[in-house]
Amino acid sequence: MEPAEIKSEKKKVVAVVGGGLVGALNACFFAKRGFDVQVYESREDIRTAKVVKGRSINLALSHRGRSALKHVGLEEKIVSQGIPMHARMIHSLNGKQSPIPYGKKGQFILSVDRANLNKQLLTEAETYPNTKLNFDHKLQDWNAETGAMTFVRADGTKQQILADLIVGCDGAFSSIRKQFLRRSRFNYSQTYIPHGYMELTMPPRDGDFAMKPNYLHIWPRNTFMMIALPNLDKTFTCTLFMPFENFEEITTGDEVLEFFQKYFPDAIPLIGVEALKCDYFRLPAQAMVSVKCSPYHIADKCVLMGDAAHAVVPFYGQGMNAGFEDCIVFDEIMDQFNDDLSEVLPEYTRVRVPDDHAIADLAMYNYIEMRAHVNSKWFLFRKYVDNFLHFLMPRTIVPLYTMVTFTRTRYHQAVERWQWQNKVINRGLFFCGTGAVLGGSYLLFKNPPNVDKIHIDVEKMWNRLLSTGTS
Ligand code: FAD
Ligand code: EGU
Repeated sequence: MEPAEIKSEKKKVVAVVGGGLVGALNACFFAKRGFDVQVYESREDIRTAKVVKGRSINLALSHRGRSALKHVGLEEKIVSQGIPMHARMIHSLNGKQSPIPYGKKGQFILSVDRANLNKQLLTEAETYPNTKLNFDHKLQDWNAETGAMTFVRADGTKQQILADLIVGCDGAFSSIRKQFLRRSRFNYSQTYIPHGYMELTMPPRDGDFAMKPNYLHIWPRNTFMMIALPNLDKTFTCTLFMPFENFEEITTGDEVLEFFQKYFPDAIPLIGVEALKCDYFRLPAQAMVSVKCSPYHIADKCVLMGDAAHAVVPFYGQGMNAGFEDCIVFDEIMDQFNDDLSEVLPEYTRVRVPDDHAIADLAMYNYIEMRAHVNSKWFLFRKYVDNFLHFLMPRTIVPLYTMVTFTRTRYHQAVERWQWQNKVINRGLFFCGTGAVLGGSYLLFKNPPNVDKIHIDVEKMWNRLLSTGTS
């Protein structure tokens, strides 16, 4: 299409670059507002693609993502095609499984199929007469002054396209963002973590799920971790997280087996010995990157959303959810400023940057925490403590994951509240601790130990303090 053709329309043209999860959803939001929406996606249409990837890859969808889907009337449909996960199932090394609920009855997250979600969003976007999907359009370059974009197609042909607003939804390695990087006062940081991930499929057993389906299965092993989410076809997609150097140390099928024998023995019969030996080498481990930047906009011309603005490591299950929430936040600001882009774009940056940076930090924090000391016992203990304190003081102490997963509390406020709660909890522990020490000292004073053979044994002192303190 020639620029003139688009410009001749009265409606403002919004070019959404990237037809992934956030791009396709954003197309619906802009179409609803009456813009002329053009989506440009580098890949072919995944709904009609001949080479279909056999495996299903899934994602955890929670409240923020669902809220965004609700805005475009897709919530029920997507939820009905998802599998509710009411609890985590923690797999200990000895094979013991312990469930920890996510919340009260009726509070759950959903395992949704990424490809299916993307297809449904594209189909929904297409139902608007003012939306056009352009597949096989790869953005090669664009000009931040004029807003002119150059797309290349599989056959090598190039096209120049103009739009009133460019919305960069082209993922963690965004081409749109490249022009931001050339500008003054643009902040940017990217960090690759030492871990990679690998997806393995756990087939159905006797025609049914090999493990309980309505759980997010977790094998926490400090530096190694595996997570499994259920699929509608009764398979589970297992994601193994471990440092690249450990991935590289394993070079033969037998070594894979040996590794699983040591860390995930209960998963071996469920994935299958032969499948495991083979699947491990099908694809190399994938990298994970965290990207933070600001501002998210250039004048009234261009704005970044989703992973293009904030790729986060997957250790909070929030990347897509945050990207979907970006669309709601932008939409609300559009309402507030009557679609005046010169006002809306700076306001969007002002409002959204602190929240996206907060979730990027939280996800990275959780990665470091899990890697440092989260084995199954510690994970269980921490979640029990969190849930117990919430049970005792439901209004004062709300677990961080609850605010992140089941509310639309602004991410940066969730972090502030969490830090405040930690202070309260630590003070509580401190007072209990001082109380115990004072009480214990008093009892020791009244019943002095045998002074003849004093030798200081800290462990014994503690045991004594504890037993006298509680008796
Ligand atoms: P993408 O999904 O990457 O889509 C970008 C699109 O842009 C693609 O279709 C691409 O083809 C297209 N594109 C790229 N370059 C160009 C170009 N030059 N021209 C035209 N088109 C282009 N999030 C959750 O909420 N829950 C989870 O449980 C979860 N689990 C995850 C597990 C793993 C292992 C990983 C890695 C991520 C996980 N995420 C999860 C994060 C989630 O995958 C991303 O946040 C989400 O896919 C971002 O969507 P997006 O549309 O911004 O980017
Ligand atoms: C990682 C990879 C458990 C899908 C964080 C919890 C994730 C997901 C947790 C992946 C964990 C970790 C939370 C949810 C979710 C937990 C959460 C992580 C989905 C703090 C497909 N994480 N994930 N936290 O609480 O809030 O259960 O690949 F192991 S869902 Cl790392 Cl709620």
